[in-house]
Amino acid sequence: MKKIALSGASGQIGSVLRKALLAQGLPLRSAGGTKSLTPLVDGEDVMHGDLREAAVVDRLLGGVDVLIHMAGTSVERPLPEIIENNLRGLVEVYEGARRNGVRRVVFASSNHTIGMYPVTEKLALDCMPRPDGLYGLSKVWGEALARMYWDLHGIESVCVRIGSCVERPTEPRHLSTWFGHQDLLHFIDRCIQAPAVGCLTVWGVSANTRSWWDNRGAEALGYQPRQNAEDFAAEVLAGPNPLTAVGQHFQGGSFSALHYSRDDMGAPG
Ligand code: 15L
Repeated sequence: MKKIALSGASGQIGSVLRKALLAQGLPLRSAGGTKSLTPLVDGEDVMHGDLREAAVVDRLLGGVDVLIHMAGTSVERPLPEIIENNLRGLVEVYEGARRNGVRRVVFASSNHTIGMYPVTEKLALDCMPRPDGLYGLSKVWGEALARMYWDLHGIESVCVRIGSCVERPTEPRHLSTWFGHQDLLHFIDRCIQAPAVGCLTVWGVSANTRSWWDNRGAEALGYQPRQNAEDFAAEVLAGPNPLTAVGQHFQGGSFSALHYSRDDMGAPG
C-alpha cells in the first residue's frame, strides 16, 4: 500500500483529509506547522516543523509515495510571508520529494490564480493565469514549479485549483466555486490511485450547475464530482451577498477586491 504524507494537517482542508484518510486505514504521516499534532488514533504517525528546513522535509517524506501538500499561506498576506511560505517553502518541499523518491505531489493551488477573470467567462484548464493578488501569484509560481520538477525530474504533480472548500455553500459566489467535502475526498482518492497523471492542473470544484470552470482534459485523474451547490441555491440566494460590486464582478470574489484601484471595471481585456 502507498505511504501518504499530508502537510498542513491542522489547516481547514488538512484536518478534513487527515481524519478521512485515517478512517480509511491508509498509511499516513501527518505534519503540522509550529504546533505538534495530538494523535487522533493510537500510534498515529505525526510530526511538525518548519518545511523551509530540509531536515524537517526529510522527516516528512522518508518512505513516502504521495505527498498531499496543503501547507502554506492560504490567504492574501504581505510579500515577505508569501515568499517564505509559498515560494521558498515549496522549493524545499519539491527538493525533498526529489531526494526521497516521492513519486507524486498533490499541490494545493487556488482559484486565485485566475481571480481577475470576470464571472461571465468560462475557463478551460489551459486558460492564462490572471491572479488577483500576491497569494494567487504565488500559486501560479507553484504550478510552474510543479511543472519544472516534472520536466526535469519526472516527479508527477496534480495542481488543484481549489475553489471554496467549505462544508456547505453560504454565499452566492459559492454556487459557482463550491468544492464539497465528499468531492474533495473522492478527488484526493483519485490523486492517490490514478496510475499516471504527469503534471496536471485541475479545478478543485464540485459539479456545480453554475460553475465557471471546465475540467475537460483532466480525464487521466478520473475525478467525477457528485455534489452540486445548486441544491443550496434557494437558501443561499435568500440571504445577503457579502461581496462588494468588484467582488461580485470577478471570479476571485473578495480577494479580487482587496487591491483593486481601477475605476473602469469590466473594460476590455
Ligand atoms: C482560497 O484559496 C482560500 O485559501 C480560501 O480561504 C477561500 O477564500 C477560497 O480560496 C475561495 O476562493 O473561496
